[in-house]
Amino acid sequence: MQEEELPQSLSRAPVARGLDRVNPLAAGVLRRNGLKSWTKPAPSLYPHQWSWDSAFIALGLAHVDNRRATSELETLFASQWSTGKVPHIVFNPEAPPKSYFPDAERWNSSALSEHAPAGPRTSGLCQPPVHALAVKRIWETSRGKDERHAARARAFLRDNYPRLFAWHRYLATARDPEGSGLVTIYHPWESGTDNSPRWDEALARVSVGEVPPYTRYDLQHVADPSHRPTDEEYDRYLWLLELLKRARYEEAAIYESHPFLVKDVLFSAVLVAANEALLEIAEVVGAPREERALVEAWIERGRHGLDEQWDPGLGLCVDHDVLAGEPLRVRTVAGFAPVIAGDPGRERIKALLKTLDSPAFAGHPRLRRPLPPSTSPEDPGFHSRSYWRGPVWPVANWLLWWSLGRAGEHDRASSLRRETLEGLAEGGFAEYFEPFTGEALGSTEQSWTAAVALDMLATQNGSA
Ligand code: 2M8
Repeated sequence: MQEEELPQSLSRAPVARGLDRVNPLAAGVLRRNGLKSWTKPAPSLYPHQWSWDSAFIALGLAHVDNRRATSELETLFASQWSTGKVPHIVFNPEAPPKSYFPDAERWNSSALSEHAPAGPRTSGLCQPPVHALAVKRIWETSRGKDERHAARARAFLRDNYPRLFAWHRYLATARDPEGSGLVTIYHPWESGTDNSPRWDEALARVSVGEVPPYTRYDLQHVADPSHRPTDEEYDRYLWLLELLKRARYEEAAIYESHPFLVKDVLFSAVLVAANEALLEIAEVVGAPREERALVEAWIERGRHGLDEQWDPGLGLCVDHDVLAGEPLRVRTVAGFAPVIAGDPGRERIKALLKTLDSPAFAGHPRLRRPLPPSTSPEDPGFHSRSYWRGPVWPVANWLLWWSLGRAGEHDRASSLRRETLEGLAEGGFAEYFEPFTGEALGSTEQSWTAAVALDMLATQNGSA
């Protein structure tokens, strides 16, 4: 992708003065992280293809290089499991040795599970299903283009609808045997918010056994180990991975004996939003009526499930520990799940906005910018520099911005967009940011940070 290929329409999107460099710089990050048909999440920390990163990357690429956006998702879906699961990592056979752990050998998924793809090597987990939102964006950005473009986009939708449908069906069934409308995760890595204090209580209940020896490589790619999860957390992550392998990644076996089964409200809310996008895609491709009815039922069930997780005391939605039968009362950005799922009703929106504007989140007096920290500074689990325990994540801002626009909260959405873009103009496309100083943390040149900037620049209120 060449910077000069950027469409004219992007430069017309109204942005504050001084932000005009963000667009070409963001496109440059995606170009440099780009490999043959997909994009690394970051130059060295993440050398493989990650599932929800790819979805965000495709969403951003849709504005600058539609063909590349489609190949990003096609490469990912080529590794879909026969159960419908889209794996959280597709391993890059050309990644430098000893660059990321756990590697393909440690997961060993194709040897352990008949459902794993035979060719590409993948992890055995999954991540939030942002993909249908990206497919929809690809469709939206092809509108108004020449017929060749539009025909290509239509063919892309036709090819991808069945894959998306199988993916969502997997989540609605294997990951929700209770029919609660909420997705069960087996590992904090599935949430995408890995070391968030959301998981502390449930992880503390896991008694860790003998973990085969391992070496972490992630720490060599960040300026300071405090940006990343601790060794103790890694032991727990690796132990859960051993148990999933012992269960040969079989859903029923996992459900029977796994010590970490949690209903994740952010994951579940993304699924509802993705199901809405899937309905629109189903319409375009003329999918069977029974399938559309199923998707509608999943949407309704998802919203109902989220409603059950509302915590009036916190003014947020909270996760649920299936094994302990208890809510996980932690204040994190995931608590805004009802607005991400859409249509939560006026009262709920009002309560969520009150929480968002309060000192618990974007109204905290010490913040560099009024953007929600990943964990509330008022929560005991908060840590301003540690990964998902406090830093501001542009990708989380994108989710809120997009959802608030969809809910008709245009002023809030505009302010989130402006502050996010100004923060990026100031601090670059880092993975995450210290909330009080704006210091760039984690990896530099993080692809999804660049991708959400492209989408925000090209889009006013959430839809292209
Ligand atoms: C982070 O997760 C990986 C494990 O999957 C890691 O820390 O090694 C998370 O931020 C996750 O949400 C993201 O998809 C991944 C790649 O950017 O990195």
